[in-house]
Amino acid sequence: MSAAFEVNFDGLIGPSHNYGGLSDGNLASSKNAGDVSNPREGAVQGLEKMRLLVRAGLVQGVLPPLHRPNFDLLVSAGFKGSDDGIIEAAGRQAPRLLKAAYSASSMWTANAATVSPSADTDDGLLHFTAANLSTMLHRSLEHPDTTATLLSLFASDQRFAVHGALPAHPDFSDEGAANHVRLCAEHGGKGVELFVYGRDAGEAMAGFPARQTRLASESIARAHGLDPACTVFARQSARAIAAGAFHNDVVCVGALDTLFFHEAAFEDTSGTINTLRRAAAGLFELRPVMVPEAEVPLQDAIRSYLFNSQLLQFPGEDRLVLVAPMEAQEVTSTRKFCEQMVAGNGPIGRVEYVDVRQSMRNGGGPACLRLRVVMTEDELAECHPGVILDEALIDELQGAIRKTYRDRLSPADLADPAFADECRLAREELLRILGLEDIA
Ligand code: SUG
Repeated sequence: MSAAFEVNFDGLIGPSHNYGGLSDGNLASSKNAGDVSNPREGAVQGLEKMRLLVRAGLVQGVLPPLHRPNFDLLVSAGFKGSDDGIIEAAGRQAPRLLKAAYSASSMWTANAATVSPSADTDDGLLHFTAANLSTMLHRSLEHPDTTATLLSLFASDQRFAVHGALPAHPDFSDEGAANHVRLCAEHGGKGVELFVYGRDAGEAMAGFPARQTRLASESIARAHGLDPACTVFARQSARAIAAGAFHNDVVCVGALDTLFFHEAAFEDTSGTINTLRRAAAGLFELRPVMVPEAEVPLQDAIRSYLFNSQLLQFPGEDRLVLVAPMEAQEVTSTRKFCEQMVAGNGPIGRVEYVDVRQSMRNGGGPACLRLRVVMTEDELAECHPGVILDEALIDELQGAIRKTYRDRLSPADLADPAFADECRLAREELLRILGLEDIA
């Protein structure tokens, strides 16, 4: 077994971060629709979260924002002429479409792809499948550019396999790593991969959309060459989706041998845990940490985003650290649960609260903002080095953001053609700093 470690690739919040109200079933997105956003503050907050992990001695990567506005979408909708003319016309005739074209949603890299480390795959390659994100229009635009970014960062076909997104049909709805958890004894050892889906292909939908199908999850597991004995498919509870858990990572997070989840996360909670235990037999002993409804009502779990936390092994600490949103400290039931949990002798020994409020107001907590990639030293050596952060690089990115991003952005500002140029220039500066000019 080669030693491996988890690299978190966070999405850098883009200059067009705004509250578009585009995501049905995502309560924060609906609640804050139309509010003024603060792109500069948001991007700085995200980088401060990355700095926390760098300071802890973890390897931290970053993925640049995608090019926005997405003119292809506007042209597909029949707008033509100069860039300025397209934006002006879309601002007048189709403001919601313009918001979709401008969405900075690629910041939530937990939805960029599903990742299977080389220890789990039959060909020994590290596999990525870009998520089609086909449920939401604004998110469905991401995958071609996400695939291109992944191919550029993970270029070696001796080490990596980057798969394009599944077909853009509701039967294949896929939201990437937000509905996927890898459990293991050590990162470099063989793991158990848990895929959580909200509906079957072809199943009728009512209420908030279930964004992941079982068919999509199974297709990815096949493409990645996973061992069926170590792959588990579990259904997310309809109650969780109806309450606003539009991805499994709103009610569940796992790392190493630990699964931290709400009692209502799965349709069949005890069945899921038993199946995971069987899949892990001989590899590791699963440590489930279930949060009971009686202590944290589902509604509190969702509004605090307690489970949308990063669960990390910090060097030098013997228990796991939960990097949670500040909102989980502000909600009484979740704060109390955390206090009791760390005072006990379970696998989670500490909670570190972080401020990612700008992203949270669109339904994206600390866990949404990162894509976990378990890598060996050799694999890391093949990854584009410009995106691996140290504090000096974080400072440089923050300097560029302070110079090029707006402090305030209202949805109406998107109709100003000059803003498109600002976004382009800001992104070009970030790509230059990261040595990624080739994906401009
Ligand atoms: O897909 N919000 C994102 C939040 C994604 C969170 N990711 C995870 N849970 N992993 C979404 O709903 C809101 C955009 C807007 O309304 O402008 C948005 O897309």
